[in-house]
Formats: sequence, structure tokens, C-alpha cells
Amino acid sequence: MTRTVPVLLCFFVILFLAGCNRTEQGIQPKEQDLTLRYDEPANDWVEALPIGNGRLGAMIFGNPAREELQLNEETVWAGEPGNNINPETADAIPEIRKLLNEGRYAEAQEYANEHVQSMNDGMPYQPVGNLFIEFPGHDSYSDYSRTLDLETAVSTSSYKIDGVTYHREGFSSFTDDVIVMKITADQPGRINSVLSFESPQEHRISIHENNMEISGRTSDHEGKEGKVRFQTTIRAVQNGGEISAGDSTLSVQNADDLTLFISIETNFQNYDDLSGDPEQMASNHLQNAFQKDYEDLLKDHIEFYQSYFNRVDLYLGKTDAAQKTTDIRVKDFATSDDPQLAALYFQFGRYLLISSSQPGGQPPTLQGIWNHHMMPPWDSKYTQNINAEMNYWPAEVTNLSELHQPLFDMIHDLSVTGQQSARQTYNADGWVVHHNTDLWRVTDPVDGAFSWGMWPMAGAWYNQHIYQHYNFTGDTDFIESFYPVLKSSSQFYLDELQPFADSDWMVVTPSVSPENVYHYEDEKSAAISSGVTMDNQLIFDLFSITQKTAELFNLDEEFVQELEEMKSKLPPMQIGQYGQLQEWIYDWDDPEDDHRHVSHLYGLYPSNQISPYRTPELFAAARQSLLYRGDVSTGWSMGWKVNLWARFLDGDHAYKLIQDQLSPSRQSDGSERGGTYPNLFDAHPPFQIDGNFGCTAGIAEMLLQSHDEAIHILPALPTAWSEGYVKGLRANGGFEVDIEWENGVAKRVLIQSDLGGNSRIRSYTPLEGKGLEEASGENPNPFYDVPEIKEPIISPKAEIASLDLRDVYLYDLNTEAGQTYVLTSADSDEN
Ligand code: FUC
Repeated sequence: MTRTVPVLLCFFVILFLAGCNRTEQGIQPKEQDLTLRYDEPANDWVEALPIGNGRLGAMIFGNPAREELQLNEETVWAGEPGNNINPETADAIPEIRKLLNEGRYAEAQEYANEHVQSMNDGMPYQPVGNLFIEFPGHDSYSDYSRTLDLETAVSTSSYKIDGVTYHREGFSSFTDDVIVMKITADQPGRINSVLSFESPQEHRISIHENNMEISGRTSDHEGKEGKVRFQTTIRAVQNGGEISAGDSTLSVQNADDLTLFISIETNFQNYDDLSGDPEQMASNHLQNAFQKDYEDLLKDHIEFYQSYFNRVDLYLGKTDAAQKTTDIRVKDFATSDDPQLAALYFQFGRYLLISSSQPGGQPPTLQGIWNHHMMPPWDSKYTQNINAEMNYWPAEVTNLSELHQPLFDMIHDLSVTGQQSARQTYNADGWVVHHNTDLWRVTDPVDGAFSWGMWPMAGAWYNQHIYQHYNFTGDTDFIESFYPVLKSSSQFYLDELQPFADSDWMVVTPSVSPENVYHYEDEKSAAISSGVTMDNQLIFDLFSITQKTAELFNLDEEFVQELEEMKSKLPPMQIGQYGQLQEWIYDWDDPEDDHRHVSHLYGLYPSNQISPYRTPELFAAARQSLLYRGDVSTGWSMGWKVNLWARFLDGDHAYKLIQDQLSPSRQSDGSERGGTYPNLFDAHPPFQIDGNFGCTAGIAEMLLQSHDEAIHILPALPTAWSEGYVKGLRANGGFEVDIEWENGVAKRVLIQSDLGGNSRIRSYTPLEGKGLEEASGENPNPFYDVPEIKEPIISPKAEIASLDLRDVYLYDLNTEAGQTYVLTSADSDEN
């Protein structure tokens, strides 16, 4: 005995010192039900359940008598290759600049509205069509249930008729690139159904044996011809009974079970090439999938999906509220204690990203890949003054870094097509893209100038995603390959920036503070402007990351210097008369303004120019701005505000925004408000997926932040989540972090270091662990560099609200690549 104990102890001490086994040292996972559940079929589209493999999407309705799969493929867009540049815009820009410089803003606006009209406003993303499966006699049923299991990415429905239980399960296979639905009954010979297809697209249906083949083409739009051709092949395979062909239908008689394989392909190769062979490719997918056992198809699909999904586990507590159906939980969320719904909603956001953004494919549109309209709201394009970026806010922090790739590919495309806009519209070098793009990567302003089109800033914002990916992963090959894109974007702004009025400042002009309007001289108003706060912040960030990347590879010393000089001429942020962060270059902000965009707060989130610790006055002013703006708004706006309140380190206010967002969109009078649909889709309204992604990122932001010199543990934990854990969140510099907390206090923190280097840790409560030291000096970890911004200009009328920041403990932990470190609460009895 006396000998064994020290040996055993020694073994554990070694294990602890090495500290590298996250499972053994780690947080015990808890059982959770990550399923969306309903006790009725979907009555309409926002009750149907989405499945997707990045490219192929379906909304499944689960109606016993008439199943409906509304189908999408990500490259089914109207129109054809080509940009939308109108040469008139180039002539208009100098005149708009002049009017703005003379302070004739309303005239500048009017002039811009008249003269900035691109050749087209971008093309709509469109549906493929709907597969219907009729089951005669299935109108009356009992024991109905419908689910979407986020742990397997499989949607089911089941019900009973005359003692027979019918079951359907559907998934969009990640590994075999087809949509599969299997229909079974627990007694043989019970499946009788008729398959038919409808599409709003120009199409032709033909039947060959057990295959239904649909060839179609997308629509003409705004002077462009619909040149995307698509091929959908649906194969029905049954056991028992038989299948017979009609002119355009397939009938299944007395089968034991029925499996449907749906393959969809288009001729799209890239934004400039439609030379693909959709018939051949659709047939290839089908042949491959069809040869596999159903069980293998399902297993491969689940394994692939889980390789992403299982990276993060979030537990926020469990209550009986989780017993209710998902639609009722959404109705009750704001007034009940249902922490599991917040966790489910968070994981649903991750599910949606995995299902709509796979490497090699297109980024999710305003509706991800799920759209049933020929002319969807805002064409279901890429709106780049917030929405397309927000779609990727969860990518790095929720451990789905590879899924950022489709956005990078689109940025790469835009860095090519955007050169046309830079050259033709601005007579500048580099590349530029305005507030929208589409499958064809159009780059000039769309929908007229007003408060949206005339905004040449999307490239500057997109490039932050490039650098963010590098900063989270440390992937130097990646950032090196994108340096030309960053440089060329910076080059555009070097050429585009103009002197502001009589000052030494250099500003982007004309532009807008996305979609907002300012009032001046009592009665006058305009949106078009110069040197708006968000633009200044964006240019500062773009130049900074371009400089850092150049320095990383010892490139372009002179160019780096040029950027430095131009950075010094950007206007500083300003604090206006109401103590607010100014949205425009003049103090035009209206404290009554509750506009959904909070563009000037870009500097707080997603950027990190504003900090409670480094720039307290700006932090207080930004907070004041958000207080003026209010809480309830459109879906995505609330998603943004969750992140912003997390950055304001106010967990309860962030939680209030989650409550506002996780409220039913549909009101009893038939109207809709910003919130959530029964299927958990975000409601702008209408459905817009950005709010789902924004809120998912926001929940992560409440639990972990890593932008402000340190990894901040539980920076904005709300009182409602007093117990819980999160595993697998990512932090800048290649760290992966698990946190377990009780009574709002971090009990155990695991930090896995992929790249090594100093890990600075900020916590409201004391921590201890091997190697943990009190922090001193600057954080030497280069991934924790913080921006050096100019001192703000403060209005003499401004009263700066005082900050009530919690005390923090700041530690340094020198990490080695590949090691995991265990920290525990220094207050805890367990230690
Ligand atoms: C921006 C927003 C709208 C909407 C649209 C798709 O224009 O201002 O609220 O989200 O994008």
C-alpha cells in the first residue's frame, strides 16, 4: 500500500503536469436533447425543417397525406455571367463629391439618386422546385411527431394509421451529394404513394423506369438571360410491391419501404463559366449513392457532419420547459426558464452554417441555401453592408473555421471583378465592391444610390474575415496567398480617399452610413455623405491588416509606409453632444433614432478598436449610442446587439436581446416582427438567416472573447445561466477553450494551445494552475496585437457616462504547442 499510493500519485501528477489530455482532465459532458420537435406537420414554409449539405438544400414539410420537399441547389440563380457597371456612374461621382464638399448634401443626394443606376441590380437566387409524395388515405392519423436532430442532421416524421406506424427520414448527404428520403412502415406492403414534381422554373419532366428527370433553366432578369441549366434526377427504390411510371409521375404500390435519391446539378462552373454538364454530373452522384447500402449512406453522412458539429458542446442548464415542442418553447422563451432553448438555438446556428457553407461551394445568401421564391426578398443575394459578413461571425469562434472558405473564394472572385468597378467607376487601381453582389460577382452600386447603393466599402469589410481567419488559425500560407487581395483593396482606397473640406483629413466620398439618414439645417436630410465613422474604422482596419501581413513576409516596405501615412490622415472617432459615438463626421446623430443598422459600432464589434480597458471614453460613448438605439428591431439587428452587449460586458442586457430575438415573429393579428419562426429560422421579417448566425456568434461572445489583449473567460455571463459549460470554443492565436462554471464563477478552464505562445487570461474571479502567473507588460503574443487608434474628439457638450467595470484578474500562461492547460477556480474548495 505505502508504495502504491506515491506511485499512483506520481502518475497523476505527471498527467497533470503534461496536462495534455482534454478528455481525462476535462469537463464531463451532460446528456442533452438537441432536437427540434413538433407535434404537427408544417403548415407553411417557415414551419418546415431545413436540411442541407452546403450545396443541396430542402425544406421538409412532413405532411402525412402529401409530403413536400422544397428543393434548392446553391448555383440556381437567374441571369448569366457579366458585371453591372453603368459608365454614367463614373461621370456622376466627381459631381457628387463636389456637392458634398460644398455642404449641399440634399442636392448631392438627389443628384446621386438620379445618376447612379447600374445596368442591373443583381440577379435573384431561385428554387429548383418541389417534390410531392402523395399518400392516399393518410389524411387521418394519430401519434404524429416531426423532428430535426441537430446531432445527426436528419429530419424525421412519423404517425400512425390503423395500427400501422409510418416513418420518414430525410437528409442531404455530405458524403454522397444527394438528398435521401427513406419511407417505412412497420407492416409489409403498406407504402402506396404517387410522386410528382412542380417547379416555377421553365422545365421539362420525363420518366425513365424508376427515374424522374427534370431539366430546367433559370429565368431572364433585368436584361440578362437565364443561362443556368439544372438537372434534377429523382430515383425511387422500393422493397416489395412495385413502381410504375406515368407521363410525369411515379406510382408506388404495396411496397414495404421506399427510398428516394434526389440528385441536382447545374452547368455552373464559376462566375464566368457555365460549361458544366449537369445531366452527366447528376447521374454520377446518383450512380455512386445508389450503389451504397442505405445504412452506409446514413452512417457516412452522420460521421462527416459530426466531425464539425461535435467540436463544440454547450450546456446552459436544463429545465422541464425542454419537454415542450419547439414552437411552444419559442413562444414561452421570454417568460420561462428554458436555458436549453438558448443552447439549441446556438447549435442550430452551427447546424445551419455546416449545412449551407461547405468548402468549394457558394457562401450562404440572405436565406442560406433555402429559398422557395422566384423573386425572393432582396433577391436573396449577398447584402454586404452587414448581412453577408454576419453569416460568418460564428465561423471561427464556434470552431467551424474551414467553413469560412466559401466566403474567401467569393472575396477572391470579387477582387477580380471588382477591378472593373475600380477602374471604370472610380478611375482607381485595386478592387472595389459595393453593398450587394450575386452569383456573377457584380460589383457596382445596386438599387440606386440612396442610403445603400453608394457604399464602396464591402471589400474593406470582407478583408477583415481573411485576417481574422489567420489570427484564429495562424495559417501563414493562407494569409500569404491572400496578401495580393488585401494589397489591391488597400490600393483602391489609397486612390479613392479625398481631402475632407478644409481639413487635413482624408475620407471616403461619396458613401453612406449603411442605410441610415441624417438631418441637418432643421428640415433637410440626406444619406449620402463623406467620412462616415464606419468607413474610417474600416479603412483603418484594412490598412492595418495589410501592413501586418506585408511585415510578416517582409514585403513592400514603401507601400507599408504609404499606408501608415494615409492612416494618420483618417479622421478620429468623435464623441458627440449627447455623449454618443458619432455616426457621421458631423454631430448629426439623433438620440431618438432607432435605426436597425448600428454601423458606427463596427469599431466595437466585430472590430476591436473600442475597448473598456484601452479606450474607456469611446467605450462609454458607443454604449450610449446603443442605448439610444434601443433593443427590439429586425432579426439581424438584434443578433448584432447580442454581440455588442457581450462586448459591453453586460451579460444580462445581451440575454435580454436573446429573449427579444427568440420571440415569435408572428403576431396574433397576422403581422410579423423581428424574431423567430416556429422552425427557429430568424425573422427579419421575412426569413433572413443572418440573425441566426449573428445570435449564435453572440452567445459565444458572452462566454469567451479574445480580441482585447487577452482571452476573457465568461466576459458577459447572464444571471440566467448561472451553471453550465462550454467546450471547444476557439480563441485568437490557435487556442481552444473549455469552461465550466457554477454560480456564475468559472470552476475549471481548459486551454489547448495549437501554436504555443503566451496565453493572457482575463477573469473576474481568481484562477490557479500550473504555469499561471500574474500578467505583466504587453502581451507578447502577436495574435493579441491591439490597434493603436487616435484620441477621440469630444464635443464640449458631451457628458461621458461613467463606467462601472468589474475588477479583473489578469494572468499569463506560457504555452507549448500541442499542450492543454488546466486552470481551476482559486476560490474553489475542490482545489
Ligand atoms: C440591408 C438591411 C435590411 C435587409 C437587407 C437584406 O439592406 O438594411 O434590413 O436586411 O439588407
